[in-house]
Amino acid sequence: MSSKALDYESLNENVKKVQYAVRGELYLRASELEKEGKKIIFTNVGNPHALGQKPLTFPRQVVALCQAPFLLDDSNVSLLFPADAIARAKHYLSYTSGGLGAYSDSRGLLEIRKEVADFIGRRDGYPSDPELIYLTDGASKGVMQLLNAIIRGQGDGILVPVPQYPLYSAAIALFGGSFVPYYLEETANWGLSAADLGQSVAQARAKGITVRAMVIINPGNPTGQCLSEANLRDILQFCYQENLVLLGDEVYQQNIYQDERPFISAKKVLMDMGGPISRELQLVSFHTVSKGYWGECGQRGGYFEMTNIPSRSVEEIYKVASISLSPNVPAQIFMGLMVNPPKPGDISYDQFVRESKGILESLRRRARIMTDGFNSCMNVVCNFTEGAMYSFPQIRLPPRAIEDAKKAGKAADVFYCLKLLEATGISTVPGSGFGQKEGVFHLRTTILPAEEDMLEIMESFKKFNNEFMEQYEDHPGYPRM
Ligand code: DCS
Repeated sequence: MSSKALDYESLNENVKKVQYAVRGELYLRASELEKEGKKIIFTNVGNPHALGQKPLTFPRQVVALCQAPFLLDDSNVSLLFPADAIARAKHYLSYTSGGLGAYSDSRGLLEIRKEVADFIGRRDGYPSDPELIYLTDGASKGVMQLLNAIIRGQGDGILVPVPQYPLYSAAIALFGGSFVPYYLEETANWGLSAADLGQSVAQARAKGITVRAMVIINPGNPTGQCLSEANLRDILQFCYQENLVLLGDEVYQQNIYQDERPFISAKKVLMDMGGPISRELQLVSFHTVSKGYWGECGQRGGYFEMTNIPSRSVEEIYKVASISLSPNVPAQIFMGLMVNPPKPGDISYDQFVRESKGILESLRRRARIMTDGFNSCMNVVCNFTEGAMYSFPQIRLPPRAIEDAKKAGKAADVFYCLKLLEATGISTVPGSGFGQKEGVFHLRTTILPAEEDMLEIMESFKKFNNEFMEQYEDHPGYPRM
C-alpha cells in the first residue's frame, strides 16, 4: 500500500530534522514525574509567570478594559480602574476597527508601530521608521519570517553562536538551510573574536555554502553575556565585509544584572559608526513582551525593526506576513504598553516603577545567588549571568560518568541532568541542546525560581552534584575544583 502524506515515513524531511531541547527529553520526563506526584521545579524555560512572577498591574488593567469594553460604560469603572488605564484603553480601542476581536493590518496597528518607533528613537538617539517595524506573535515568529525570507535552500548558511538558543538551529533546519556555527569562548566570559568568525565563514565556504546572515543574541541565551560596544562594532564591520545580514536578537535588553556593560542595541552602534556601513548594512532587530520585567510569554507579542532593507523586500515580507492575516491584537497592545509605559506624573507611575524595579532587582540578586551557588560545587564552573535569564554552568564530568552514560545510551550531559531531575526535581536543559564543543558539558537553568526558594534549590543541587562527583571520581574527594 502506498504511504499517505502524513505517515511518518513520508513527512517533510525538514520537519523530522528539527530538534528543540527546551521542550525535549528532560522536559518530557519532568512532566511524567510531575504526574506521578513529584514536586518539579521547572527551570527549563524562561517563563517567569509560570514560576510565580506577578504580572505588572497597569498593562493588565489596560488590556482587561480593551478586552471587555462594556466595562468602560459601567458607572463603577472609575472605582475599579485608575483614570490613566481607562484613558489608555479608550485610546487603543480608538485605533482598532472593531476592537480586539478584529484582525489588524498584517504588520500590526500603525499607531502601535509608531509607539515602538518612538521607543527605539529614545533608546538609540536615532529616528526609527514605523513603516519598517512589524509586530509579530512573539519574537519567534519574526525570526522565522526573516529566516524564511533569507534561506533559499541548503546552500544558504546562517552563522549562529554556539551555544545558541535552539530556535535558530530548529528554524534553519525547518526552512532547509545550513547551520554555520561560530563558537563563543567560555574562558573569555562567552565573548567572540572576529578572527574566529572569519574562520567559521571560510570553513562553510569551503563546503560550498553561501553564508547569508549572522545571528547575535545580546544579552546571550543560554550564556548570559552582554556584548560590549567594541564587540558590536567588530561584528557589524565583519558583516559588512562579508556581505551578511545581521539578525540582532535583543529580547533580553531589559534583563541586565551588572553596571559595567549596559545594553547597547546593534542599531545604535551601527548608526554611531556613520559612513557607508550605516547606510548599507542590512540589520533586523527583534524584541518581545515575553522577557524583561514583563515576562508576558503567553501573550505572544513581539516586533522586528528593519534597517537598510530595500522597500521591495519589505513589501515581500509584508506579503508573507499577510498569509497569517494579523498578529495577535491583545499582544500588540502589550507591546504598545511595554514601549510606552506610565510616565512620571501619571497616576499609575509609582506603582509601575515599584513593581518593575522590584522584579529586576530580585532577578539581579538571584543571578548572583545562582552563579555563586554553582561555583561552590565540586567540578562545576560558571560565568556570572550578566544579563538574560539563565545560568549555564560547565559540569566537568569524570570519565567513569561519561562511560556509564554511554552504557545507558545517553549523551553524558543528558545522563547527568536526568539524574539531577530524579534526585531533586530540578528540571534543566542539557547543554547539548544548545550546541557544545566536543567533550565539554553544561546545563542550562533559568534564574527564575522564587527568590525565597533559591538557597534551598542551590543546596539541593549542590548535595546531588557533590554526591554524583564523589561516586564517579576515581579518587573521591580529590582533586576538587
Ligand atoms: N530569542 C531568544 C534568545 C529567546 O530566548 C526566546 C525565548 C525568544 C527569542 C522567543 O521569545 P518569544 O517568541 O516569546 O518572544 N526563550 C525561550 C527559552 O530559552 N526559554 O524560554 C523560552
